[in-house]
Amino acid sequence: MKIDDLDQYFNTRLPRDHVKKDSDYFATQSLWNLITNKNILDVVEKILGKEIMSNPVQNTRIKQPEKKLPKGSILDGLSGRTPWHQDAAVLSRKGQKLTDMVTVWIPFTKTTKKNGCMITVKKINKMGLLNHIAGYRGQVEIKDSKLLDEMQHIHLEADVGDVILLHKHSIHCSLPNRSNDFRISADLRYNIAGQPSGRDPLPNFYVRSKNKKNLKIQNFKQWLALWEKAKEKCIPRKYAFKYPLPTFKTNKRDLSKLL
Ligand SMILES: O=C(O)CCC(=O)C(=O)O
Repeated sequence: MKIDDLDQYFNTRLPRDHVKKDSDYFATQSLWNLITNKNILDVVEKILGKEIMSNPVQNTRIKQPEKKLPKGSILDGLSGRTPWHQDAAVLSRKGQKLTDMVTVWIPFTKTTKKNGCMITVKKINKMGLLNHIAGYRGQVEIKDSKLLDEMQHIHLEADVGDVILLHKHSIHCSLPNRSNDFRISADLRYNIAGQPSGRDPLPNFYVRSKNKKNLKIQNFKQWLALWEKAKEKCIPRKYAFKYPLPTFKTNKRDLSKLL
């Protein structure tokens, strides 16, 4: 297996296109433990309140040292840099409008400027959802994001044991891995119960609720069963999820108009 093929096996989701019976996804006991970790949920509860669902926009990222990758195989998002974006931009239209979602970004290796930490800019988180475009490799990217490249950046460096929390409208991107080692992380997401997940029909289930009857998914096996059920739904339509880029009719939602 080529090193750049590894990504597929650490992706906590079904492939976007061509979902087949043997399509793989990365759902392990340890990831289940993390998603339902009490300390993480306590923090999320402070933001979203007591009725919380695990949101299926989840990734486990192994960011390989770019210098060790064959030319042309650096994939934005999973193995390379991630373009400037807001997380709400990767939800369905309903999700973009209605879902209050929090991202919990968890490093498994110390994450630095050199190995590709995330970056942001001070005081630009209150603009709401911005116009996005399909970036040069098809990744979701804020329109006019060159403007952000030129601003002063805050490097979100993190140690193992830290977490980074992102609002759905937090403007962020990540740097390429210019070190000699792998950078490994997971980004989990949660939303307020009752709101659309933005990734139907992927697993979206209660992880915390005052009403214990809502907590139907209690263990790893049940979680896996949800993934298998989602896969069955996706096979006939041949895709797992689609999201339209947030593109607004007027340019009022352009970053360049709001800065
Ligand atoms: O881990 C990364 O490099 C980027 C993560 C990110 O942009 C996200 O979780 O939204």
